[in-house]
Amino acid sequence: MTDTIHHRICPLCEACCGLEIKVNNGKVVSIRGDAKDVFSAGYICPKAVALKDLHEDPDRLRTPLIKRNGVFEEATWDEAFAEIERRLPPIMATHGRDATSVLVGNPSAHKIGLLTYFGKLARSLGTRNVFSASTLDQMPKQLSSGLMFGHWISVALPDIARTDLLLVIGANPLASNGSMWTVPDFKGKAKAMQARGGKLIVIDPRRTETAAVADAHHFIRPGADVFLLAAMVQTLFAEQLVRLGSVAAWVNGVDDVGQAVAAFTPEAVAARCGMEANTIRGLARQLATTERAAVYARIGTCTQEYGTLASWLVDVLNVLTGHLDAPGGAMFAKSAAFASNTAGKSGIGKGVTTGRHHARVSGAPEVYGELPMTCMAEEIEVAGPGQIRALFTVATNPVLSSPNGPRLAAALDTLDFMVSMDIYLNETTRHADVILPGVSPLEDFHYDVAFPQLSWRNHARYSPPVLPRTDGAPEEWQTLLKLAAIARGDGAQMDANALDDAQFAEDAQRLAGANAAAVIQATSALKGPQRLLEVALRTGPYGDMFGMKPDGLTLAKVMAANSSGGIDLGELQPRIPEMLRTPSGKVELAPPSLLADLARPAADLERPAPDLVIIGRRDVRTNNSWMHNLPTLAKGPFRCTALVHPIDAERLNVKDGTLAHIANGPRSIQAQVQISAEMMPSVVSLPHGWGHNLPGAQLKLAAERPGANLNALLDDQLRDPLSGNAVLGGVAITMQAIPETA
Ligand SMILES: Nc1nc2c(c(=O)[nH]1)N[C@H]1C(S)=C(S)[C@@H](COP(=O)(O)OP(=O)(O)OC[C@H]3O[C@@H](n4cnc5c(=O)[nH]c(N)nc54)[C@H](O)[C@@H]3O)O[C@H]1N2
Ligand SMILES: Nc1nc2c(c(=O)[nH]1)N[C@H]1C(S)=C(S)[C@@H](COP(=O)(O)OP(=O)(O)OC[C@H]3O[C@@H](n4cnc5c(=O)[nH]c(N)nc54)[C@H](O)[C@@H]3O)O[C@H]1N2
Ligand code: SF4
Ligand SMILES: [Mo]
Repeated sequence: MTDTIHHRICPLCEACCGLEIKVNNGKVVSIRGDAKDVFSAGYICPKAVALKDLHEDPDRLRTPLIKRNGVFEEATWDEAFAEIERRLPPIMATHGRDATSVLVGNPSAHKIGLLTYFGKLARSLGTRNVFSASTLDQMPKQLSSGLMFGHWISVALPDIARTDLLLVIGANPLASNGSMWTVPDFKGKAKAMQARGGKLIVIDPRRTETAAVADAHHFIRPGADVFLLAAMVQTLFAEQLVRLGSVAAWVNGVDDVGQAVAAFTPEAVAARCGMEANTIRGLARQLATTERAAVYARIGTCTQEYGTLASWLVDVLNVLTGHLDAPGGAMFAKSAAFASNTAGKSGIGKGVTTGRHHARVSGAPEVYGELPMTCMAEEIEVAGPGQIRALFTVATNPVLSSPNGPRLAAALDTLDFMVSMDIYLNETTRHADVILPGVSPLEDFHYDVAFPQLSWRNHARYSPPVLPRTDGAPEEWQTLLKLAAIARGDGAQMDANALDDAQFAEDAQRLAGANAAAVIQATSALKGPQRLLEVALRTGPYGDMFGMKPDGLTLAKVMAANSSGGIDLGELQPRIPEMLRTPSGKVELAPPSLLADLARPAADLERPAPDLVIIGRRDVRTNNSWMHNLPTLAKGPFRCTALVHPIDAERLNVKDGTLAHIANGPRSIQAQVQISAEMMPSVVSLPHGWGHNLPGAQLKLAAERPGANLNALLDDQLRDPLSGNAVLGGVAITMQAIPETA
């Protein structure tokens, strides 16, 4: 048989690299970067190659499983849906809709079927108990962006192709390949910036892979970013360095910000940050006096108690130094499809609100339709109306990825019913009553819904399936529709395509109003997410408006560009005021809820540095909790090590390669020590997503080197009150050597 060549966007991380996949006789022969890709130009990391391992992994589920008498048995799809139809409706009838819950995880952001159809399940359940990995991750950035610019995904990102100064805070794109910023080959782009005289500066408690290629690196005490950023803003005001540049006419609240940060002088915050006052002042001056500069911050600044404030102050700096929306500064992408900041009336909107309902036990406010993940265990445990009794998990492994995972695992065991859509029987899905296998990425078509809104350059790229789908297996959107039908009381018997037609008729009414009938007619050959994509592309900012702009984009045109690397839509363009969706039609620099929240850090300026704190880490050959079972990635040195500075190692008497006992109050783990001068003294770094030694999971290779679960150590009661985001770093710990004989 001859080889066939397929072009496919990698769905494994936010970089969205274009791949060239060679297939022979139904088997993947090779995976390389697609040099023709208009967006990633051939760049890939080692994870892309593991798509082959993932597809062929004998542990990957291909058949539904039903747990009977505590043991999983293989079942047909019809049997699995029948089991759910037997068990879910009585729970809803007896205990109400809020007795159900849904939790969606990270991989769903990379699968159009899951992303566009998950909401249909959530709405059909009609529950307030909606959770996602967003509150373990980027919710603070989404909230601050929403408050400032009017939409949850209007996130400003560095225009790296033209910038001359990039300040990176709490992110390590050399390992993570970028996040809330889709930027394949960050390293190459940073090097190009440096080659034209630009500077890369990194602020991180660890001298990371990114810091190693930077022009300067500064340690910061974990969790102290809000103090650093506020003091940089204070410096701009104190030294009359504020200039708003091109967005000057569109900014509200500049003076309010100046007053709010007045007490955060560099001297006042220096000890709290573990930085010199002059360093802080110097960073502010450098930012203000460099023509093209941008600040970018990521998960290190989000997963902390002041996450929303820190995320906000990053953009305050971008605005006050004249770099927001300016070429070479922090700009907004313009996505070809699905972007709320290109829909509706331009320049004005409803803005965002939080707290439309609250978590039952803690009272935590809803944010972007979700409750904090750190509330889930107690919402299952505590009796009363609205107690969660039935849970659907979709592409998520919270037993490893959520703080206090062991408590959550125990809570999952008390549920009346649990259904998981997942590709593995793992630490979380072992608790389910029914597991519905997801589709291998190679069997799925692909179009990124979210990431073009966060991309370093505008583009539209579509990938058809590389391999045929397993016989009889539904697509993931079809599974979600069936579950939605059961939740609505319509039963699982109805054909998924017929359900989809009915739902699309409603969507079309909402999206196209008077033109709904014409849109339904024009898209009748398509179904599922493909049909939604066609509508989104054609009515999007580059679309053909169903024939009114004949040169515009259609799904067929984007599909046709698959083998030639996709469609390039050009470099980032200024978008203010058109992209704003705030009620004022302005950038809100001083949202009242954020100004009020500054009282917390103001009262916390004197907190002494704990003896030892722990933070997280990512490695290029891992992906959160679920790629430790793939041979190409699992080989090589053990990666779940606790990095300890030599000074700390000496005083704690822990040795390289030995096990140490790490405790946080009543919670403890054992992790392998690696002595590393990369660390800031008094800070330990351990990656999350490990701990594959729990009984009942089916991850043979991962279990051989299980690693320690960082989240077994962390509190599930610590969160940023505004965004509900979990605190995952800067937590005080103790560490003790474990005698070798033990
Ligand atoms: N301590 C600490 N904890 C953290 C973090 C941290 O930095 N420190 N990071 C947090 C962050 S940023 C995130 S995003 C979360 C992620 O947390 P989760 O949302 O739990 O994501 P993963 O750990 O990636 O687990 C993904 C799950 O999806 C399944 N899966 C993979 N592909 C598919 C598919 O195609 N279809 C289906 N149906 N299932 C699939 C996998 O088997 C796995 O069960 O973890 C968070 N947890
Ligand atoms: N290879 C790989 N790539 C991934 C993932 C993966 O697991 N593996 N996960 C994906 C996901 S879900 C996400 S959300 C992204 C995350 O992408 P990034 O945000 O780039 O994530 P990290 O690599 O964890 O980098 C966070 C950095 O913050 C630092 N840090 C910790 N605490 C603090 C603090 O208080 N202040 C400051 N300033 N820095 C701090 C850490 O030392 C670390 O270097 O990565 C994605 N890409
Ligand atoms: S950086 Fe690696 S994992 Fe991320 S999209 Fe590119 S090839 Fe895939
Ligand atoms: Mo994430």
